[in-house]
Amino acid sequence: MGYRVAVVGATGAVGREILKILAERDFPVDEIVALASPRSAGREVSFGDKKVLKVQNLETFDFKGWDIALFSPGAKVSSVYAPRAAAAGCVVIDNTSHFRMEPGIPLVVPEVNAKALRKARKNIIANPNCSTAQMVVALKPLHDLFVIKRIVVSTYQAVSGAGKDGMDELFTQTKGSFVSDPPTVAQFTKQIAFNVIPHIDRFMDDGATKEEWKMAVETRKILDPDIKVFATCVRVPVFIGHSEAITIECEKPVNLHAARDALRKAPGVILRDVREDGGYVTPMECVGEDATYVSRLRIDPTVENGLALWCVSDNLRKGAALNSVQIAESLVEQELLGGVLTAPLPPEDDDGEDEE
Ligand code: A2P
Ligand code: 11C
Repeated sequence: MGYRVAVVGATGAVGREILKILAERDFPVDEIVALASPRSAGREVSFGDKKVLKVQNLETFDFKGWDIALFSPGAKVSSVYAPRAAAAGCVVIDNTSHFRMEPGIPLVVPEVNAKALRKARKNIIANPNCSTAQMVVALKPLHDLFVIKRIVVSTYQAVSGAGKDGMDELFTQTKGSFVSDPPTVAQFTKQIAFNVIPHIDRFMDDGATKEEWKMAVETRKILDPDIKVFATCVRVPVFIGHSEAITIECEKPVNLHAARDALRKAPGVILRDVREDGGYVTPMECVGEDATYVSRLRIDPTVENGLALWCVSDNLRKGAALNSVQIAESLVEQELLGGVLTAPLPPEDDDGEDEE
């Protein structure tokens, strides 16, 4: 049996990747529709190698009778249309920040907390921020072994995190520099070509940015509410692939051999860590890949039970589109489509908590 699937934001960087991944992974689709703003209605997008879809206008689309909608049109648009789709009986997997911290809406990375899907009560599932997703995939096996108490992370985030306009800006500024065009700055706060910018999303009252705050609260919701997270998020002139330098402080003594072994066996992780020139993964090498790559694993001797690592992943895939499609696959696997997520929770799942 197949499903009727809607992709919202289908002309965007993540939406196009969702269409590609649904086709690549042979998701059981009976019918598929590509939705975007009225500006794009009538344009064409590819679904796999053979099929082309005509984009339809989200504003006038009726979600009744559609099984799953994968949303990535930005938080404001999701805030309006995701609840409409959910109310029409369609299960929404939303890739924006809008619903992530809302009770009754699970925030899911299937390798880490797939069972939390069962506790959805509003027909909406949230997909985490890209920088959070890859970090929790890499840290879950280490948390299971050593119990992480505190995470300190610095990110090196690609411009595609800011969507197709962010990618265009890096391209135009880079090209312009060779013909001495003055750079136009629109998507970022300063020139991004040949530069790095320690600022992603808006500033909060405590001096952190919202991107940094998201890494902390989302990690706690997905992995463990007791973990402390301190993040510094930086935009770098890379088109695709977020990198993270992560240090963890654990409750139990850390052991490098056990850590390597657990990372080798962990779902979604590839450990590539050879202590020689080039024995690590860079963002350019992870483009188009599904895995979260871990390299530079080493003891941090400056804190008790400290471990440090380098982690790289394709932010448009594991950070967004792939994770959304994996959530859809997990919903199918756990038989959670067809009205289950708006029905009262079965007693064995209703422990009063929203997520695991
Ligand atoms: P459109 O191309 O019609 O503007 P990105 O994150 O790469 O910038 O992509 C954003 C996606 O969200 C695009 O597909 C974009 O469509 C879509 N989008 C933006 N605003 C709206 C809206 N008001 N209604 C529906 N889709 C929207
Ligand atoms: C970036 N991480 O790299 C952001 C993009 O909350 O889904 C994703 C924002 C989000 O700019």
